Amino acid sequence: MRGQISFLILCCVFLFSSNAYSQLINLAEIQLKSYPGIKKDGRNWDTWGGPHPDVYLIISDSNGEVVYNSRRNYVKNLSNEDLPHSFYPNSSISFTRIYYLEFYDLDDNTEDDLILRLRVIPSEFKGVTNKIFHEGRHTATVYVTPK
Ligand SMILES: [Ca+2]
Ligand SMILES: [Ca+2]
Repeated sequence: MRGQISFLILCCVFLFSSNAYSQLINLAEIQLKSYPGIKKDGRNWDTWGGPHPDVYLIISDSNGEVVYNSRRNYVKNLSNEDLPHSFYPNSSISFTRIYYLEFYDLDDNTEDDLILRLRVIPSEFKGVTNKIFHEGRHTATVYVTPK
């Protein structure tokens, strides 16, 4: 009897934890489709070394916790003609949070420039495997897989 109860408790713990696990999805691919060709002040992303930005992606949740950062593998001089460009974060995100995709231009001597910031609501992926997020006319398509 005691063994059976222990077994039942174990089953409950397993069910509960597997249910918690299903609240996560995997960010498989982020395809940047377009970004502003120039800065808000009308100048090029870079003054030296060509006008195009050196792009990397940071994904963080609304508490500021970073789940992905590709700065060390930035894409040098990415022009709009090179788009779409794919990032493969392979990062888990939770249905219970909101996330931000921030595309930056890496700069050596000044603070990196924010190019595009997209808000992602994971629960919008219920029943679909990809979705387009946009800021104005600039978009990225996000592909998810089950976790
Ligand atoms: Ca710059
Ligand atoms: Ca740069």
